[in-house]
Amino acid sequence: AKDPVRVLVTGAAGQIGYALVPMIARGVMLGADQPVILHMLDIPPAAEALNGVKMELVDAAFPLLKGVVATTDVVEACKGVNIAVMVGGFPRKEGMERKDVMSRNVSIYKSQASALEAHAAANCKVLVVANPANTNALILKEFAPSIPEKNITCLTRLDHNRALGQVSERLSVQVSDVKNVIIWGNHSSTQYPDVTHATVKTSAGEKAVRELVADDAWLNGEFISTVQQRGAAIIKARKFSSALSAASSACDHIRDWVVGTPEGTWVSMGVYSDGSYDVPAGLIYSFPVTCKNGEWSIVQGLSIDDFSRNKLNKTAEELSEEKALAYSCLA
Ligand code: NAX
Repeated sequence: AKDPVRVLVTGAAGQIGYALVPMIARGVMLGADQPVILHMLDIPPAAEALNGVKMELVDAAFPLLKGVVATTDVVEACKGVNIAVMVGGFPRKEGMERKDVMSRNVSIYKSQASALEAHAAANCKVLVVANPANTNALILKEFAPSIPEKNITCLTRLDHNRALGQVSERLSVQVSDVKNVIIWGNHSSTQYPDVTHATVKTSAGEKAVRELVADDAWLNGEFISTVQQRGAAIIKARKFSSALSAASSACDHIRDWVVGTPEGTWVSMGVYSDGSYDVPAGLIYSFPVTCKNGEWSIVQGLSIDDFSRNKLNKTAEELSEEKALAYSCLA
């Protein structure tokens, strides 16, 4: 039998946490043959609720779940973790801009970075979900210098999956037959959902999404804004932000990173920019990536037309501004 993997979920008493921990305990994230020990962190006002989540995990009698640590102590939470899913933070509420929550999150991510740096297992993989996700990940990288930058990522897989979902609905095809959309840039309304290289599996082979949709006005307009604004639409409808879809996408992100992406398929991940596609190095930016042997690499050589170039630049500019703002919060 495999040794258990320790998975940290911060903000575990929150609504994404509540959807995510049972998925992890059921093997959705790491596989049906991979035992797990869950480490759940939240803050003291949520301690009682966190304990309730722990009680429910016990009650669910998950065969793969070999232990639960539920704590408000960040050091205890980070001890020996192999995977850290950072969901805890100050969430954006209806009508609130990401910038309003920046400084609260900078201080949270600075201190949690230090705890991971000192106490996580070697080669711990980190996924930041909490907004502003890209910039929180950048702060975490900054304050956890011994964790390789390749190990620090942020979630744009929800946006990626939303884009797959929109294409599938529009064409009335199975979502599992659509692939290779791209989310470029920030997990915010400036993100660029790009279908230029996306395809659909049909009985007549693989066809380009652009060819099948045959409506560039929709693809360059409403499709993009629907994906960009989907988070806001969910808040409007549910009065809470996306939770089950965020949790599911976080599992997709980690699973593909650890297990690998299928041949010929890429996914979107927020990763440390090396300057690919002329995106400024030193930002955490969402790129198309493939994963193999537990490592991601940015898909190279895709053509970028003028329309796309503009959008890649715009979301990079926003990230540069966020970075400057975050650093000003540190000063
Ligand atoms: P909730 O407010 O339900 O849960 C957040 C939890 O974090 C709470 O239990 C809170 O007590 C806890 N928390 C606060 N400060 C903490 C700290 N210092 N250490 C540990 N825990 C702490 O929010 P929820 O809806 O679960 O969303 C969580 C985060 O995900 C938010 O920042 C949200 O904006 C972000 N999202 C990111 C998405 C993405 O695709 N990257 C999509 C979904 C979501 O909006």
